Amino acid sequence: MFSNKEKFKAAFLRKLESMYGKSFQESTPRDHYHTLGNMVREYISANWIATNERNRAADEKQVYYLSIEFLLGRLLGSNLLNLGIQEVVEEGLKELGLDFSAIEEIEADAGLGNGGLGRLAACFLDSLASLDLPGHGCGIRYKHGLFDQKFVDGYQVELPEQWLRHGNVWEVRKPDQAVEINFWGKVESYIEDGKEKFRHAKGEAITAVPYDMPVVGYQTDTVNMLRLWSAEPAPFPTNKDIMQYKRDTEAVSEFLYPDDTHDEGKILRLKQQYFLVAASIGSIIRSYRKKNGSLIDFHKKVTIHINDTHPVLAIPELMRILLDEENMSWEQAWEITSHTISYTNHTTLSEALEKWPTNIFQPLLPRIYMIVEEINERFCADLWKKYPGQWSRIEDMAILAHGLVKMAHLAVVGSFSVNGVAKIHTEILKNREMRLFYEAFPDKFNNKTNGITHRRWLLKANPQLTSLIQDTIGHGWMKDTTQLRQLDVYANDSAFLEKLDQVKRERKQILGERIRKQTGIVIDSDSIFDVQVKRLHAYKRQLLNVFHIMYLYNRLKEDSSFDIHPRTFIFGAKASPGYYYAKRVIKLINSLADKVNNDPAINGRLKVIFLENYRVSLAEDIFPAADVSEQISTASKEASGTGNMKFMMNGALTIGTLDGANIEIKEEVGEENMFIFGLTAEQVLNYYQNGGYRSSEYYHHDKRIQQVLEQLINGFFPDVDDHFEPIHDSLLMQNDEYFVLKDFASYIDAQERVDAAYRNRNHWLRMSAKNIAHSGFFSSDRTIRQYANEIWGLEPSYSKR
Ligand code: 26W
Repeated sequence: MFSNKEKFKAAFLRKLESMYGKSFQESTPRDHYHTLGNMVREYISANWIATNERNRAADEKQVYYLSIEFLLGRLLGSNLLNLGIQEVVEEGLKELGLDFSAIEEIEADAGLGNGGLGRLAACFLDSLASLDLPGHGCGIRYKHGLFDQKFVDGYQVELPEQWLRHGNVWEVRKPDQAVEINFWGKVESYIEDGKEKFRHAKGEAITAVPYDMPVVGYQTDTVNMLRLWSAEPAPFPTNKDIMQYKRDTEAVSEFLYPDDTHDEGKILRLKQQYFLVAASIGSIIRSYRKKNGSLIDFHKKVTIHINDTHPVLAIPELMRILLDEENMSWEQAWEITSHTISYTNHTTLSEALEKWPTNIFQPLLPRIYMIVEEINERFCADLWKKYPGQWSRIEDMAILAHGLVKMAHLAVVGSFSVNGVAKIHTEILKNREMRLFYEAFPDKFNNKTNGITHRRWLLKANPQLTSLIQDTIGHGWMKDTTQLRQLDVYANDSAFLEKLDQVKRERKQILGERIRKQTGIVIDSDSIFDVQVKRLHAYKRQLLNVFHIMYLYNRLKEDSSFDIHPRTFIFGAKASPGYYYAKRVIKLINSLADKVNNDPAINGRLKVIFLENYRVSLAEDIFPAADVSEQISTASKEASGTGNMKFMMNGALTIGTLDGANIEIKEEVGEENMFIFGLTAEQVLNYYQNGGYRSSEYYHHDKRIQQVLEQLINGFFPDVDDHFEPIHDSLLMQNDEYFVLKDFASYIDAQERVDAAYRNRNHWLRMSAKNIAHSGFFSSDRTIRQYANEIWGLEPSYSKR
């Protein structure tokens, strides 16, 4: 039905009629979206079944990627792209008088993630399928994804997200493959064949029902699986009031926790974590048993990768099954488990490290807790042999200590591989955060620098740039992004640069138009588009960006001849609902926008735009339009960043600290093609360790800082009372934990270099071209190949098309 336009049009009209019993004339864009979505899913299904069957029959190792978040965004466009039927569909629709992009807009983002960690999982799925690797996602089908953000009087307001309201064409419910999961209750012991055995009894069961979504590879027949679990009442007697029981059950998959970095310690979160793990492992083992019978070689045929510590209960859960159901000895069960699990760490922020109070953990998961206790006891006994007499080292490494279960310790102890997500992050893990573990198990540690799928973030998001690259160097780079290097020579080709300029201009106009529609504000496409889009967090330092804008504003007000190239500052950021500091920064950005955008003296030379509800689909319009990529975290704090890579691939120039993957961006493209500033990670960590930083000195010695800080509290922003006082105080009274004042001067200096560079249009375009040419390393295909070869031991399996 997609082989040519004519067939497509006929099939589309037939399907529309059969689904809705309406004529084409009566149909709505939503009807068109659902019709097309269903056609595509049907088209996928033959290959999906074939891939599943190959997996069942073949003897190859399978990887299961367990993640509490998958931030997929929209799927229609990326599925069409990967299937290679985008053009037929777009042109067919056009002949029917329909506009594909309007239809695409109907699809709700699958926003089942907070930020970097969830989006990385989505990019990885795309790469796994595109590389023909047998790797599948396991997650939770949250009824509500990350909240929708609105601004009311400049303040963030959260609304429940409703992605399932009109159904989800990509999912297939499989009630016959449901799994029962037990919480609460108690552990009973009994004797069997003269051996003491345990079982979890009198618990409260809930049913996990899988919804499967196809993950379509690019130009290949491979269609992998993303299995998302939904919590439903189990058909068993319960002591509870039945309505209460139903509500409690469904709550487990109702909401995504909107917190990145803050471990809230809420019992429902722990329930979600065990729910994901028990359902996923239950179904993995069921299909493994069907094929192989015994689980003796499980670790040779299955790897379970845990995306951060959220699914770390996979370790005791697998132990439970091997011990209680398979009757294995502890040693054998441990051998299998610890060779099955691999673990990625995504942050060194201490407030993000999960630690569960045992008084919450034990009653909810009594058998799992018992197993964690034994893992801990055996681990500490081994340490005692290795480090006799070193009590405090052992105490620091224990999994259970001071009434807490330390999830990261469990992850390192129970897995065969531990990786960080950028070189510097892995080094910080090895030498600081996890030093004791690195000393004990040096071979487990390795680095896998993050990547992004260039299919979504370049081919799909930026067809204009894609065509230009294709016209210039052909299409080999689409399958092998290192070939983007061939663009290097064109960085000195003025005809190419001219076209690159055109592409950027067009993308800036598209974003400008979207901004005008959304906010009513008209922006100048000739201005520098200076963009910071990411979660709002103190360590990411949106505040530093704000202070630079305030500084420019002050200069322009004081001296009307102050000469800058016009700039449009664009922000997108959600704050965790309980993160009051971050919410004040949101209000600050909005207040600043009001002030700057409406001051006639500024005469349009500065504009500040804060786009509401930053999400994947909006990001796809932002990255292609950016000139400047703001990657300004306090060095050592941003594990990797992945937005930085999306900007680079779309030809934006980075202004950034030597943090996360910025360092590797510098290695790839060269320092001369970006704007580096600020403290290094080493300097920051030394300050933390040895003290010596006094923010007030920077306040007293730098008039620019003084003025900006005063403006937070002196009525410069009318109608906010003392709302920005906590920001002011965090910088002066609390000694500026994130070194905003310390890095201010060096940031302003780097921004002046940006301004000067942009004025030399050719020079700028050359740097932009260099960034694109050297971005190939950051494809998640490279990352996934490394995971497959160096951690998972996977081979690409299927025949190529
Ligand atoms: C316990 C609450 C919680 C929730 C989420 C703690 C920590 C997290 C994540 C680990 C936060 C996260 O998304 N980390 C980001 O992971 C990206 C992908 O590796 C990196 O690029 C970012 O630098 C890192 O902040």
